[in-house]
Amino acid sequence: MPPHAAISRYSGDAWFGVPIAVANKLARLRHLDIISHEGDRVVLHVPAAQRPELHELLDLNATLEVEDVAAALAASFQPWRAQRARALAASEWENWFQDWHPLSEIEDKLEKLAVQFGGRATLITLGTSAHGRPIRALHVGVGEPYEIVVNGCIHAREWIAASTVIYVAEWLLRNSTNSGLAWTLIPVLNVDGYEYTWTTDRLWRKNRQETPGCMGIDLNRNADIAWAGSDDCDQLFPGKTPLDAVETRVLRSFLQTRSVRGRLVTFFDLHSAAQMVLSPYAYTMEPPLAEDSLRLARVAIADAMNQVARQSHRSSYHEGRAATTIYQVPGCIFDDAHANLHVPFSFAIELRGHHHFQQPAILALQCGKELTAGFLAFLPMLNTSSHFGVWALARSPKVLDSLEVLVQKNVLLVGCLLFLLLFLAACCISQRRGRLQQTSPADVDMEELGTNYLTYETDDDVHGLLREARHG
Ligand code: 0X9
Ligand code: ZN
Repeated sequence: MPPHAAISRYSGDAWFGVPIAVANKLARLRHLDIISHEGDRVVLHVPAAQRPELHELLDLNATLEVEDVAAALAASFQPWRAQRARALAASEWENWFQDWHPLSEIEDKLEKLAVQFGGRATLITLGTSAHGRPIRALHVGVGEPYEIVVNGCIHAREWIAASTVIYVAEWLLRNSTNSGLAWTLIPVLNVDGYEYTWTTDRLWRKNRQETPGCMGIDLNRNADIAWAGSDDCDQLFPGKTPLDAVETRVLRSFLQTRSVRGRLVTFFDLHSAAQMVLSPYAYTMEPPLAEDSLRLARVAIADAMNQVARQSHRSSYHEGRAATTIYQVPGCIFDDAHANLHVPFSFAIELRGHHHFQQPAILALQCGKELTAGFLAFLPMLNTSSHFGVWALARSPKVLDSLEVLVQKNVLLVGCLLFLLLFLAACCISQRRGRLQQTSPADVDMEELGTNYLTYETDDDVHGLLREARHG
């Protein structure tokens, strides 16, 4: 459990369910924190000191969700009922997920997995954080031609993402054989922020980089796609310039290296807790050119996750394009991966977070099982999806067998066939590139990015908002 101080700082603070428009304005004007999204309402964090001032406004159409945030956060460390926990953790190895784990334990776990499954798993370091911590990942699969990257905890407080990445890693190592695919699993990208949530502030979201006025950059607003500036004390501060956050740069350059020659086929960015399977774009309402393939994939993932979810009668996952399903925001790394690095499949998955950050650690086990099912439903699509023509062709056993027969029979014919195949491959690649050429972020009408996100109101507007709400 984190030291008392990391949680007790929230004594007397409250969480209110508020309509999204009011919450967004208040969040901007008072630097309030939006804890989670549920449709057109959000959960807004109101510090004890601001409760009297905001009481009147919030009273109008707000529900008090949590009276004392510190008590709610402490609740997430209560062990789950033993019977329920046993039912979920059916195998011995799954018991690791009975608890939340600080960064040091996550690193230990990765090291142990790399030793235990040596030969198939390697511990790698992507780079170092703003404070010089190594950003570790487990690379699964040796010599495979294609790769999937799964990233967790870009937002420090979303602990369930780290545990879920570890679950997927261990599940893959225990259950899957090589399939032409390598996986890089990054449980915690935002290592400084994650450590800080354990030592000092359980609800810290950004990284821990110095900024001119305040502390920290939201790593999921800092990518170079439709990037837009804001106040550096904002919870969603996107940095002073695109990619000025150390950890975004580390992830970006890793994805870039891996995306050379189409190696990186899929990127998953795990968050909590809106329970959604999201595909690009977040920065614009316009669909990407590959929308048909992306839609089929995200529907398959969400359906499979929901099948597992239904078994334990839990609430379900929604799916959609990020901007039209959760909200429209610039600077997201998964948009950048798809639009600029041409990663064909890129998803942000918002995991569970029942009762917000009050969820017990073992909920990650449920998320891990759901996500694994989602991945398994998705993987065959890599072979059949239209923007994977070349890969499907090259990997088809039928094609390989026929080629072998032809080699034995007629070398000239094989020569012609190979020429034809190369020609077809070139056509497919150019078509794929063409399909993935997206609207340049510079073409986007910044006004359209949503008044909630970009406009700044003056302090007086809180009172205007109060008046509006009172009279309307
Ligand atoms: O605001 C975000 O960055 C994500 N929600 S969260 O509560 N986890 O912070 C959602 C943004 C849409 N998803 C991505 N662009 N990754
Ligand atoms: Zn997040």
